[in-house]
Amino acid sequence: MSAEKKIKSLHQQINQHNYNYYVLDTPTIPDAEYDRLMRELEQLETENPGFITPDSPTQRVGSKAATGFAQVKHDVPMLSLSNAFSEEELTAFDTRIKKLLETGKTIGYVCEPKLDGVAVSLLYKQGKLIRAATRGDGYTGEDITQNVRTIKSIPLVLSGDDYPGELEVRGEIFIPIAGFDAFNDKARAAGQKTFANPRNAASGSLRQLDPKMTASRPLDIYFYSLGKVEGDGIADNHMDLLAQLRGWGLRTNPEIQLKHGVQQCIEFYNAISDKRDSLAYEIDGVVYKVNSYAAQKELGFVSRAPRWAIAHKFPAREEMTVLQGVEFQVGRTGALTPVARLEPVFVGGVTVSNASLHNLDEIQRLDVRIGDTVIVRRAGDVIPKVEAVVMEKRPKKTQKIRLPHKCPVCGSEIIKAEGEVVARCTGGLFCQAQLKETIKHFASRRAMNIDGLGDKLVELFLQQGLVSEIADLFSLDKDAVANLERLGDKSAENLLKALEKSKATTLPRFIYGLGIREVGEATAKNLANHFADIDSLLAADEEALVAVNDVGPIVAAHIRGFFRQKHNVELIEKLQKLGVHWPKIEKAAAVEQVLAGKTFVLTGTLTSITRNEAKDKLQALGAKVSGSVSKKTSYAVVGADPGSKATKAEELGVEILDEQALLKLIT
Ligand code: JCF
Repeated sequence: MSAEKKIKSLHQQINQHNYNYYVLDTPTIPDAEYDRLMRELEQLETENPGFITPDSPTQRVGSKAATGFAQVKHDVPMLSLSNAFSEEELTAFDTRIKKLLETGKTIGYVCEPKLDGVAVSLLYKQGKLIRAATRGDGYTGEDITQNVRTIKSIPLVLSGDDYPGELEVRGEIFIPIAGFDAFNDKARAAGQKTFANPRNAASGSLRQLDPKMTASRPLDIYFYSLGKVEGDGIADNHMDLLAQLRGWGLRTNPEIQLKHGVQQCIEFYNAISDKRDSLAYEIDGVVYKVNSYAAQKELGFVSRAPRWAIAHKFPAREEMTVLQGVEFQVGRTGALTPVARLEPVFVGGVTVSNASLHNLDEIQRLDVRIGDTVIVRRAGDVIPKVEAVVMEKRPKKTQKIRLPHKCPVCGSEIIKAEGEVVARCTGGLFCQAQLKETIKHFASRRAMNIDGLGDKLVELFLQQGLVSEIADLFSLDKDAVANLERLGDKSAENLLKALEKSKATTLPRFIYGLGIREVGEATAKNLANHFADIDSLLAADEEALVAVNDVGPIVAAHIRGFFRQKHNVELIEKLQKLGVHWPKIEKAAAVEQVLAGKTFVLTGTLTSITRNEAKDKLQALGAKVSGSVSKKTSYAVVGADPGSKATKAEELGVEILDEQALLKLIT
């Protein structure tokens, strides 16, 4: 393709993506892909300056939006920021600044998290908010005054009396992640449109034609710069300006810090990067600004960005790649989980070639097929996930994803019960995959806690035929183990020691370790406390089982079903014969279930006990401990440095307990 044709094609593609993003608030490609298209166009235009046209997407910021809002002309253009994607690019920025300022001195930079929201301009005259506008294309935006007036943390009247007569302040409006999740949950339940991410949600919320709609969304703002100002009294550096803004009632990000030189900027970047997942809002990098306004003035602007600031971006968390195939993994209970095999892609800081597809319903919802280009998201330590299909890239020939009829591991029949989303292998412990997961679960930390017996080793034991059921673990021969490839004498000895040690266990751990469907730690504890010994549990019918706290008819049926199978009862006998034992539970000592029916969520660091200890104690008193906050949460226990769960709890009006209050409850 000729350069001219390529440039034209990029114009078209980028304009379409601008429209999807700015007008529809529904992007169809990841931000990283959009950035690449823009950079490719910029590169081509640099090489072929003759083909630069005034309507090129590189010649403007964002896009004009065609909605029912009046236009606002920005007296001082609202420019964007240049990007740095590496420490080298950041160092080059600092070097350039020193050269332009003709100084060898260390530069002071104001560092702040870069919010992923909507840039806005607010105009205060004589301290009163008289106009709010979006950035639009940087020169003309939309008048969203009525909507912005509904945001509670934005003052309609400034505090103090030392503000300039005319003050245009700029900042980023955003939706905290908890508010975004709550909004999408509600929209999904009502069958309404959900937003792809918090930024689109913020943008869509601000561009509602009915301000009442905007008022119902949990929007917030941080201010970070000035537009046009008339009157005196503005500070001569950015750090002091931010303090002034706070004095006038305009919120600024509490993470902002003044740093000196590139090295300190990088330390700030790393610290914020570590904190990223516990912040209440989405960020996509860090912004550095030269602190001195005299220096900023001297540096000036290039085309659409200031020379005195730069955005240091985090690696993208969403990328595009091709779905090459789908494999079905068999879990402990036989549940089949579809796993996406991907063309390897660098996302969220690592190379990813597998991603979760959850279940068949999810596959249907996404309408994803083999051969599709998909958006993969990897945030923090969580398992990468296929987020969406890039429909415009769907090839002519794609292959539908089908549930296999036979288990890919053992060949047994697969069944999917009517109305259930999960399909299961019917092979039971005959299926090596189910057996392996069952053994791993039995050995896991919160069950029998057999130190060192992990995935690799269990697989090896099964492969070599050293183990064909759980009980075999306790009759392993030391020499046979030591002879295994990758295992020496020492590790074999350690493993046998760990196995021996694990025999002294507790009844709740033992019951949990059996891996009965729907019997998690909390239920195992309730069962142990209720029946006090394993024989009573074995003898209990469904009526006796549903009398246990938290056990309903479904769980009771799973428990009965488990013990009806002779091999399970034999396994329990065998394990006891091999020396597995636990202290007797005194029926009288069974703790009163004073917290039955209450659900707790723990967030942040506790000082006098660990979170696991707190969880154990709460459960012993009959409480449920959940990983996420919802309307059903009775109490949120908030320790030091809490995450977004604390914010969400506050937003949902859940009662908050501090560590002292928790200790009172459980001791
Ligand atoms: O958080 C942001 N997205 C952000 C954008 C922060 C800033 O301090 C900015 C910005 C865009 C332009 N400052 C400028 C000058």
